[in-house]
Amino acid sequence: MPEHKAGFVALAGRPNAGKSTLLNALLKVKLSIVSSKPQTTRHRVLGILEGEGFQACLLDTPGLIDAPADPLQKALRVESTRALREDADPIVYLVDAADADPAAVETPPRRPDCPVLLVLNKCDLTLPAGKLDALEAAFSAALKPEKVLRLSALKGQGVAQLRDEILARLPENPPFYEKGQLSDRWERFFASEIVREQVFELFHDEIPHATAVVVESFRERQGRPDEVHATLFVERDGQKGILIGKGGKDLRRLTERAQASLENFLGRKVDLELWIKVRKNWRKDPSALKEFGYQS
Ligand SMILES: Nc1nc2c(ncn2[C@@H]2O[C@H](COP(=O)(O)OP(=O)(O)OP(=O)(O)O)[C@@H](O)[C@H]2O)c(=O)[nH]1
Ligand SMILES: [Mg+2]
Repeated sequence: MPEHKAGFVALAGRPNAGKSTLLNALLKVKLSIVSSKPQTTRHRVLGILEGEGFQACLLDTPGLIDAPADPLQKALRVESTRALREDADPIVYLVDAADADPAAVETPPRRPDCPVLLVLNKCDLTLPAGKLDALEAAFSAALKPEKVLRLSALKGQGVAQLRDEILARLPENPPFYEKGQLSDRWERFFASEIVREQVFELFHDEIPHATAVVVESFRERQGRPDEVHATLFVERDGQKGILIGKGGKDLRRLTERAQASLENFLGRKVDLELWIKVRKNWRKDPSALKEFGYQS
């Protein structure tokens, strides 16, 4: 048997650092949802990067928040921490070069022996002179990375080099997943994420963070578009009104955009129907969190 390398690699960092953008850039596939608002990713998303003789199982994780404010944020932190402590080898730690402060360096939860690749992301932006050097010095002192890379996940600059650094660190292992598989999630999961991405895109303030999406049914039909029904749960009646909009126009726009994005992802036609329901304060309600898939 020729040797085969395989391992799990966690992408970690503060909310909005660019982890999901980087996952997609490494895979060259739009798998994980992205938005300009922090706390977009709520689940660990596996994306499998593979080739002849290797399989890198990349884990996108929810952004790390130091002091979770509600049970949902707590659940997200548990999800990230688990990926970093149990699964990852190595960790790719992303720092938003435009936003991070060298005087306020965070340290992610991790196994002490787990190698770290430190990524200063968003290097395409114009930054104050000396900022990158200051960030590199501060984060290197705290995280003791094996390697520091400056890149732009958005523009793809430096991504190929990061890929090589990841592959060079994969241990010898047989494949963990069947070759050719891109993720361990089903189409239902991606459908709910694609709807949520459009909520982040089209709505503001607390609405994206107060919305959970549950796909109720996903039916493939012979010779006709797939039928996908999903419910958006919000926390209050007022939020329901905002999502629906005057005469239903905002819900229609959301449905159209999400349907187009889902069709693009699946490569086939879809009939998407969305319902809006209120589940009072679901982010604080352990049974709702469980029902919506935020606690395992
Ligand atoms: N200019 C620039 N913007 C970037 C880069 N990478 C990501 N972004 C932007 O940063 C924002 C956040 O990106 P995401 O990939 O959603 O960040 P994330 O770390 O996954 O965020 P959470 O899921 O909330 O933890 C989006 O608007 C991206 O387009 C980059 O290299 N350069
Ligand atoms: Mg993300």
